[in-house]
Amino acid sequence: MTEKYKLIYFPIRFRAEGLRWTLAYSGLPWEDKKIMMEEWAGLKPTVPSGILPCLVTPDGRKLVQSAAIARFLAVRAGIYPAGEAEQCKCDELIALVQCDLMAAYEQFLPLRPQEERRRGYDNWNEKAAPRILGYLDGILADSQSGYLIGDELTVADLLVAAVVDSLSQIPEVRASAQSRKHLTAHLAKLRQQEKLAAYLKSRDDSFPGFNV
Ligand SMILES: N[C@@H](CCC(=O)N[C@@H](CS)C(=O)NCC(=O)O)C(=O)O
Repeated sequence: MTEKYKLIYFPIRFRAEGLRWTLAYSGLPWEDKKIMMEEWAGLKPTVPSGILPCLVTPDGRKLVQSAAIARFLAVRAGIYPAGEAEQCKCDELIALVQCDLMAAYEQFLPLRPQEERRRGYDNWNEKAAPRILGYLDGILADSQSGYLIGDELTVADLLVAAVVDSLSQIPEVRASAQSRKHLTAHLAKLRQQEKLAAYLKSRDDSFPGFNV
């Protein structure tokens, strides 16, 4: 048993950073548990379906699949929309980021051979970014509130801003994020939010390779 939520992941941003932003924004007590690859072999059999990220809830449940964790936290934190249509839109955007976008992002992670990463960057810049970031930028261009869904911030905003922030740290794909003015303005707006600003200030970037 633990009093806090514990998010377990490797010491990189990738699939967990949006969940970290969600926890930071939520005000829920949480621990950012980063484990090294050497520890993972021993831990893997104890995690449902043997993958990370894993969220351990205060009552000891272990939740996996980043899209499901995002939705769970959003409900707990009151940043999951109320109406049926808005909920469907929110689920769509969670899946777009945590499934489609991450599948393309995975192709250029540092653990891959250089040649594969080069193909991953090309795929990202030529196909995935225009489709995914172009779509998200268009939603924001039409938004009156500056948020992706309705008038209030939802978990979709946190996942999108976190990944735009992560991509902006990677020289080979930086332009794909920074050239989209509505996504850039959206990220800047969220980064000013008090709890997120505090998280970003305290974020531990000391692990080698953390900014991917
Ligand atoms: N669809 C899953 C994918 C999870 C996944 O592929 N996790 C990777 C790290 S990003 C992992 O646990 N790799 C270690 C392993 O498979 O042993 C999610 O979104 O959470």
